[in-house]
Amino acid sequence: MDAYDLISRNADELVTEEEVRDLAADPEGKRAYVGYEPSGVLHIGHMLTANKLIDLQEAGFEVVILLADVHAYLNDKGTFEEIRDTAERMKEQFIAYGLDEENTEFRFGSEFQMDDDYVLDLHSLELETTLNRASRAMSEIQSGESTKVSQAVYPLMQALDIEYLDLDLAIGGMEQRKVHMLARDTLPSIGYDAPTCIHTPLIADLGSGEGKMSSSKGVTISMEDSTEDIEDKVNSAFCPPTRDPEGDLENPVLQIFEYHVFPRFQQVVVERPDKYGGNLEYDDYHSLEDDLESGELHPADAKSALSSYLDDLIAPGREKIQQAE
Ligand code: IYR
Repeated sequence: MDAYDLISRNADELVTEEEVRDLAADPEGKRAYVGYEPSGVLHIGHMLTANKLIDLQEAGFEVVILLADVHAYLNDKGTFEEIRDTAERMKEQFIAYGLDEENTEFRFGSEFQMDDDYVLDLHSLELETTLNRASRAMSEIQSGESTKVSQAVYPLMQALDIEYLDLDLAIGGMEQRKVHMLARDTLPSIGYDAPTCIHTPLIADLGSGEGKMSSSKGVTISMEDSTEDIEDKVNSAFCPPTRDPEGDLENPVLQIFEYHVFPRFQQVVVERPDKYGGNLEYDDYHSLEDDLESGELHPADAKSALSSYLDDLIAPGREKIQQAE
């Protein structure tokens, strides 16, 4: 796979395609990042953007993971000490998940977000941005109902991070896109370049196929899950025999195959007893999707294969969590 295909695969949006093509033409030494509000344990949302970071490392990029402690504080996620502790716990899990340790730079936001230059630039951005625009940018990220001043500052700091970490590319889930658009519009007004961004898809709730899987509501998969937890969750997942069921629903089982399993395994084997036709082997996601749609692959067999691949992906991180306890 060439660098552009690797960098852009499974992305929902490239901002802009032309800029991504330019980066892909000479990826060696370019810097890409994802920022995460620390939560202690990686869940499937973290893992999805981490897959993109692994793609980028394979393409020759340097990768930065921002443990966004100040952002979590601004978003009311606990005391500063609690947030720092949970951030520390995540580093090992990212490496266990498959990021290249030699080539992953972990940074805490608090290392540079209180420097004089950063704070002055932040105030310049505050002058360039309406409250309305800042709170709209936060609509899919904020945890509380009524917007606080902290939530207006949050996206402006996220924009500045891109500059202060000396990055060529910002990665985030689709829920980050409004913040990145704000960054593209406002950074040039204080003398910086508009950042290039890649947005990854959101995985629907495992139980219902609705909206986005999140740790706060619905069913999610995390590195703390035991093999049995994963089997139970996947077995009760919504899995109609099509990728696009009626309405706004998604098939989360297929999404996880597409965005988590196929990027990490050369081949996917669905084990079946001979009397049900024997094993099925897939070299690419679309042939598995086609078989589910045609009825050749039964949802129950797809689910049991999915549980076992997910378990393989999660097992090294789960071990790190258990060792730390
Ligand atoms: N908004 C992210 C956290 C975050 C991301 C980046 I990229 C930053 O520079 C800072 C914070 C979230 O919702 O987790």
